[in-house]
Amino acid sequence: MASTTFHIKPETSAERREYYQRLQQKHAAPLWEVLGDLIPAQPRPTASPALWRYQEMRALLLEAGKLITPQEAERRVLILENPAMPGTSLITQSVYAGLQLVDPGETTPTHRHVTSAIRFVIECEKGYTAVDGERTTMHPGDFVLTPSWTYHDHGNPGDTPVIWLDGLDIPIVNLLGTSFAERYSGEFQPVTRKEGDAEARYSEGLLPLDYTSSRLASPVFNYTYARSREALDRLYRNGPLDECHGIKMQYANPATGGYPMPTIGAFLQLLPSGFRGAAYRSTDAAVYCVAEGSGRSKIGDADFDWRKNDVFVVPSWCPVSHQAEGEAVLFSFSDRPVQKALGLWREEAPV
Ligand code: 1HN
Repeated sequence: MASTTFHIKPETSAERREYYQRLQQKHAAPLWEVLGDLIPAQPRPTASPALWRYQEMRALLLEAGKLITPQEAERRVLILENPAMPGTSLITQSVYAGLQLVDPGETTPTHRHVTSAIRFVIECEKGYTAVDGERTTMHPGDFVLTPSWTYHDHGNPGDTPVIWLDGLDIPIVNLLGTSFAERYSGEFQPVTRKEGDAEARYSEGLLPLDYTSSRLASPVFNYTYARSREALDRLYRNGPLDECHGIKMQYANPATGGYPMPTIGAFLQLLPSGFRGAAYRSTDAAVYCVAEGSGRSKIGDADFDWRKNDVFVVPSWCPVSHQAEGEAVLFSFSDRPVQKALGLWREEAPV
């Protein structure tokens, strides 16, 4: 049977090598020397599987709280940099992740940028995010959006630290050369709508009579954990359980049924007590945060034990299987909407 191997690099003779050198002087190169690297036969992610222990990162983040103010830092964030991608500030080739601290009494300056952000809230009693003139008080497990080019700032009027996981589409925006960013002209954007306005208008399975979808991002900007968690519970009671994912749901834009933002998709999954998932892989590398419980995931050949609030990363096309000790809940996000919109996304299950 004929082989389907894509490309085998030809031998290099002295004659060819001399020719390649002359090409180089003219800023040209032979495709056949690099084709296998340019077009890998399957994804070859530069990211490797990795896990960040929340208790370690939290201690380091609280130290940053004593070293620098949000006014000086703009955002007090520890970047979670993939160990296989030093110097890139990235957790995968297409997404950025970090852990942000807002200490009691602090606020962050209002700004906006083309890059879109998501937050997954880890610790928060009274902290808020304001987006486009509306504040939302955040609670652990809430999934919060900062759509492209919306003014946003954060504050912590409470007396305990506020910490969340940030996810941004920075590499996608920069790949396309489309980044803009600016501060708000005053210190803070004005609050122009009552807290809960977006939730009342868009989160109840109803929409305002005159609603037309004016932006690509969801009009809901806080998907509260209370509601998402309840949905998982109800679905678990109804079944069935997916052999790879347990009960896994994706966050949706209620006005379109699509992803919450054009570049970032997010997911919440319940792993029942003692769940042992089958291996699965997809082309969208994913960043996970443990919302509840503890367990273990096999990512490629590596095993990672995880506990509440730990963050781990699954590279593109890398098989992953999850096991839960007691009942566990995992949040995750990825660039899936981009891949799907461009017809690039693939999955395989079980692997
Ligand atoms: C940003 O604006 C925030 O608004 C967090 O909280 C992290 C990382 C890179 C660029 C902008 C925020 C960020 C960021």
